[in-house]
Amino acid sequence: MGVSKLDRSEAEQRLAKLDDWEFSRDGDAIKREFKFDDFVAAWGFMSRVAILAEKQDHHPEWSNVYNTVEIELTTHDADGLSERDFTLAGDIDALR
Ligand code: HBI
Repeated sequence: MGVSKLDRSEAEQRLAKLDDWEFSRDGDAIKREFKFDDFVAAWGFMSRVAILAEKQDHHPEWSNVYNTVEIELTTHDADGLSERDFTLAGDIDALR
């Protein structure tokens, strides 16, 4: 089933419910930075996010440098933000 792109106001409403995420890519994505005590803690977090992503069939674009993980979410099939991005972001916030 296709995923429809949210318009700016729909995305803003959903962004307001998340923790510390911000728009990126001119509003076509959302991103957040996470800091951990050390690399192993960061890696453990990434492992848990990977399981969420696989379950939701929705995958992050992310980077890790030592204890820092940056996650950016967008829906390739919608060329922008969809419900899937905000669902996954909310579930990632719940891991913290
Ligand atoms: N992840 N972020 C993101 N965006 C997608 O469009 C997407 C995905 N993971 C899997 C997926 N789409 C599949 O539905 C398609 O590759 C078929």
